[in-house]
Amino acid sequence: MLSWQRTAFHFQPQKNWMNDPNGPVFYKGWYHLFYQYNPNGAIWGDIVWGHAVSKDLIHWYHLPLAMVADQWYDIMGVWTGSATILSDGKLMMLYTGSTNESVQVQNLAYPADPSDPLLIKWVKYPGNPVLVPPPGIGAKDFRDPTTAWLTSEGKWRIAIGSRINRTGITFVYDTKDFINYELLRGVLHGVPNTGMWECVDFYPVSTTGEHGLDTSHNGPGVKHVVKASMDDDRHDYYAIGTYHEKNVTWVPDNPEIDVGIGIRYDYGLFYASKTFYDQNKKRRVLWGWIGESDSEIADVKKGWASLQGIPRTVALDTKTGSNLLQWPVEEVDSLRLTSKEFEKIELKPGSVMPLDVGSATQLDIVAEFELDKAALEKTAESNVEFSCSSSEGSAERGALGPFGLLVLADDSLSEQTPVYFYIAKGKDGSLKTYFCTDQSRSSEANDVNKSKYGSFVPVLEGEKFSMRVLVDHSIVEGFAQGGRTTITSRVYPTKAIYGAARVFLFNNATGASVTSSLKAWQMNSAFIRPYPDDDDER
Ligand code: DQQ
Repeated sequence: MLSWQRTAFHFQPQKNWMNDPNGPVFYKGWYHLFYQYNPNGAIWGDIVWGHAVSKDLIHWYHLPLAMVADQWYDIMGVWTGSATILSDGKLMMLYTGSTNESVQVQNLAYPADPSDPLLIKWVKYPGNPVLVPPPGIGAKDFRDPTTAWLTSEGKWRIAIGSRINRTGITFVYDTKDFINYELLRGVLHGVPNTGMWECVDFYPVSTTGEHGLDTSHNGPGVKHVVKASMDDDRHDYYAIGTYHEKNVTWVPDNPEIDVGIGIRYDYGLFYASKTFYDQNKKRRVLWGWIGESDSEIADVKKGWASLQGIPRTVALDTKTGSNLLQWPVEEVDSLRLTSKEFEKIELKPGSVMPLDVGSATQLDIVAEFELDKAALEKTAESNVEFSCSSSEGSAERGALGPFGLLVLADDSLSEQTPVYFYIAKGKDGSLKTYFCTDQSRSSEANDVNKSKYGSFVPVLEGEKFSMRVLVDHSIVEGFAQGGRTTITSRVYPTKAIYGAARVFLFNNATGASVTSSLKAWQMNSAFIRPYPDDDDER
């Protein structure tokens, strides 16, 4: 069952299928991750809640299933939900059940023993379901309740994703007790032509700093983020805007960068994500489900499918004000082992340079790049129509790019995953920077996705081009400019594995040299294993 594609420091169950992260919460000293899980196979189906706990979001103990499909109101699936910590410390879990007739209803569950920090046993409220689809809404279009937040009147408010025809929407309900709910007039937000909104998330971000805010926090110096997972194109889109508590609406700052039509958390594989406020470290943490991009047959053969991405802190980018910053939680740094540093390496146009970093399947790389200024100035207009996904990938040569890293490459470069920048220059001299990952040569296998990913990344005056890349066997997570744009890919090399995996720097620009400085760390494996019976092993 184990294969070399299994990761060493990403959360995955021991076997079978996983999808959305559910109910993440910090409770009595432990981080809890619940997740959509199929105990019977490596494809989606028979969904129940898996459960694991961690002290640091990196090392995990698997616990018994938290909730199984054993009631008429969730017999077809214990679907996605969110946790809310009440003012007195009590924990409420709202989740979607798919009923015996496949109707999507919302159910309440709570810990059987609130004094148990591991939250092993869960009780489903005997009066479930607590919410059914509102009149006129499709029985299969009403799911994934958010974490609740407090209104100024002291009621709890939740949002639930849905759609009316092709308009993705989110309903809002108020409740005092998590049992009785009032459906509020209108919707929190809706966007035409975006289809069903899954796994809606709603949270405040500070406009003055990168610290996280409790989900109920509101007032001056706060913006609110709405995120929805688009069932149509399977991507997570967010937008930043203003929440009007009294009118129960949220308005995007820029209607052109609205939910579902604007920016994404990640331009690769990243879906059904959910944040929680970590009161332990006063930060907001984002989890995202990273599926496979090989074939279903391959998943069945290897006996497992899906990872959770490295949890990310998420905060408003106060420098641009128009995007979030996502960054691997600081705890991942504790896995760093030996490092190699490279200072001011000059890469001439069309060059590739091997980096001797030792074994290269588990890495954390931080790299900076500077373009030759004279060449930059000399270049007239270049690649104004560029797009990562429709380009020829890292083979598409322009005057000012691509340049970056080749990871999970073999010596002969027959397999390689380039993670890179590409600079376009407009007639007026303005620069536009793209951050891309090219999977087209990532594997010699032919049953895997080989598309090119990426998007625009803001680079401000005086900033160097910078990226951080986490490599873990079959996952590559790229963060550009401190996390303004991110790309996660699953790649399945056949040769660039174990000791044969290498890293290279490259510059495929035609008109400019690039200088790079970087540091690469070998990464330790994390302990991700069953909760030990024996005290000494914990
Ligand atoms: N996954 C769950 C649903 C959710 C979807 C079912 C998103 O609740 O809408 O496994 O991946």
